[in-house]
Amino acid sequence: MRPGLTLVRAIHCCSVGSGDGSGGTGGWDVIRIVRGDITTQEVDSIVNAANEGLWAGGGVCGAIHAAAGPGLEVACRAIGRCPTGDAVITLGFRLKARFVIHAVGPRWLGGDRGEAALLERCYGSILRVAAENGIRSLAIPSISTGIFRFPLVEAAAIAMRVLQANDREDLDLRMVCFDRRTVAAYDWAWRGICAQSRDTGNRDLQA
Ligand code: AR6
Repeated sequence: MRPGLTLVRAIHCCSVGSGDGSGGTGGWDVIRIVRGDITTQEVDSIVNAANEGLWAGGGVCGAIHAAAGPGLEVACRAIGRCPTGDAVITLGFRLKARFVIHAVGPRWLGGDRGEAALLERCYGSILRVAAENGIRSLAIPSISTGIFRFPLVEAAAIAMRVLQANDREDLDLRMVCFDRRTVAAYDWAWRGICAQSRDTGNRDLQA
């Protein structure tokens, strides 16, 4: 963990039940929730909260482009576009991360335009692209909850559900949150999932 990066929670959560800490039947999922700047992460790949045109933009996207240097924009221009819910990969250029996965989350339009399904698909696309490229460590920001205005608590619940359901044992996964409010939302969402998964496991063991 880099100096200046606050580890909020390294969560060990049994995905299938058994809960004795030894790995159990389903193994242990670990997702770190940290507070910090994603541009400084030393991982195989960071994730960018991108737009469909893959332009530099503002928010975390602007920060990643500024830190990566002009090569990133050239690489994005070569790809051209990425539809909402999908993700594409480029090199990281001047970043410590070797790659950037550009994932396009939905803009919040009131909630009845398929935003939740699109955000779910977006996290699924990130995991698919990471697996296809042999990525072993991945840092993800809170997609869609800034400029795209997706409600934070709902977004956090979707993100953590998809990440937990698809977690690979060989993938070091961390959510990098920029502020305390975002950390609290992801922490809360993750605790809910762990509690639910323990309840299911206990029921299975009793059956
Ligand atoms: N490290 C980690 N998280 C950050 C950083 C950082 N350096 N900077 C901001 N965040 P946003 P979106 C957090 O707006 O809502 C862009 O223009 C921020 O506090 O970056 O998906 C794109 O090009 C928030 O919690 O992304 C798109 O057009 C989270 O990152 C559009 O904005 C996401 O906020 C995407 O909007």
